[in-house]
Amino acid sequence: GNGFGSAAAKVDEARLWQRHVDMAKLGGTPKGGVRRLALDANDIAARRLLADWAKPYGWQVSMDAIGNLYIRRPGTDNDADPVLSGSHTDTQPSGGRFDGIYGVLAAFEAMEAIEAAGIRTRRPIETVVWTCEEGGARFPMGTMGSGVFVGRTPLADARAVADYDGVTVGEAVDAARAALPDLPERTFGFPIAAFVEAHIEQGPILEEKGLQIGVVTGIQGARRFRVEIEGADAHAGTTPRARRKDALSAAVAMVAALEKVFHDDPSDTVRFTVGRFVVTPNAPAVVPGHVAFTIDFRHPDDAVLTSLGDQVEPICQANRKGCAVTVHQTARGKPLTFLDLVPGAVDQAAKGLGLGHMRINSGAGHDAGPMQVAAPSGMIFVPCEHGISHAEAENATPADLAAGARVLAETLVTLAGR
Ligand code: HGY
Ligand code: MN
Ligand code: MN
Ligand code: MN
Repeated sequence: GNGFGSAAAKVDEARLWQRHVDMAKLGGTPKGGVRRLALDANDIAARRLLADWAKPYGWQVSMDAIGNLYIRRPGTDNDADPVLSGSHTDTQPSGGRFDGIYGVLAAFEAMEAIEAAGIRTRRPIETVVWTCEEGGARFPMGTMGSGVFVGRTPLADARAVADYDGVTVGEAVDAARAALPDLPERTFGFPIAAFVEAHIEQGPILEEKGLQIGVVTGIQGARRFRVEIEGADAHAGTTPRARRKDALSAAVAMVAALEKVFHDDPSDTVRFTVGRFVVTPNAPAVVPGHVAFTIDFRHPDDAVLTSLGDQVEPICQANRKGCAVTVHQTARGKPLTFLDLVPGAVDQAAKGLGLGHMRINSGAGHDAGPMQVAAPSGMIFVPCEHGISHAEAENATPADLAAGARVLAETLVTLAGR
């Protein structure tokens, strides 16, 4: 019959792994990582490849005004709010072969398995690709596509965002639309019944505990800043220290002072990162007149995000060394806990399939965060090697990826109903 487990049984581990191999060619790097920036040629090619894989099924493939891609499997009640599952195809500049793309491929594999099991769900099920999840890799706005979908970010605001070369999201989306002219336009579709995202854990916990499945309960909060330091370009050989407005000297003092405060953390729950640091003019014989750097601060407790995060500006001002400094907060996301509908269904599916699982909070941000504004959302984690991610060494096993897809297939059948 096609009761519980029959969809999971149709998940094809080799096919799912080969899809990761095929996708990793789109932006593959010599060291075995992936550089596929939001809406670049490889990211557009990934949408093309997915659309081609969907063709034999006759499933409707569409794209909306921000470049989100949808692959829709009909339900017996096509007017019912659909269940969506997916993630992102864009990567960090020196990213891995699994972050994001696994959630897209697991959703597609789950739909194929449900089809192969001959299961007709009441609700339609859709695989979705959210545009530009990786904020700051190319465009300085994360979870962009899902944020526009749920109305967190007005479409016009997203289209106006420019990358480091001044190319706007609007121009990039229009290029994607021109490259995929055969895809029908999709208007933003509210309401949806639920959203489920499969993802590698990007941390070491599941691997350490020897478990294949993480039932994700929530996502920690984040505050992100851009610090701009305006000094004055000057001659390295002739300018006495007293006359210098050395933006680099100020910047390194700020980072040292910030790390002292943020790393004074015995519980090791504070995540503080200066990831981007740009010196201008960056010439050996010029006292740097300008430095811009980013701060990425994460924590599970909103009170700590407030108390520590509010110290960023005063610490930077206290170390400006005669330069002018401005601190912009570029993002703030509160810690969130998913409603139990999706985590409950994930837990049941993992239990029913006899897969080792645990409830776990996400240290990384994901599209499931904004999505829970629109509908009950949740995530399924699978282990990744040594918890390494946002790095070319990111790795996972075919068996773990397939286990996550099996749990996803059964979760989708439960949420979509019969
Ligand atoms: O940075 C993040 O947490 C996400 O993976 N982009
Ligand atoms: Mn990421
Ligand atoms: Mn991701
Ligand atoms: Mn359980």
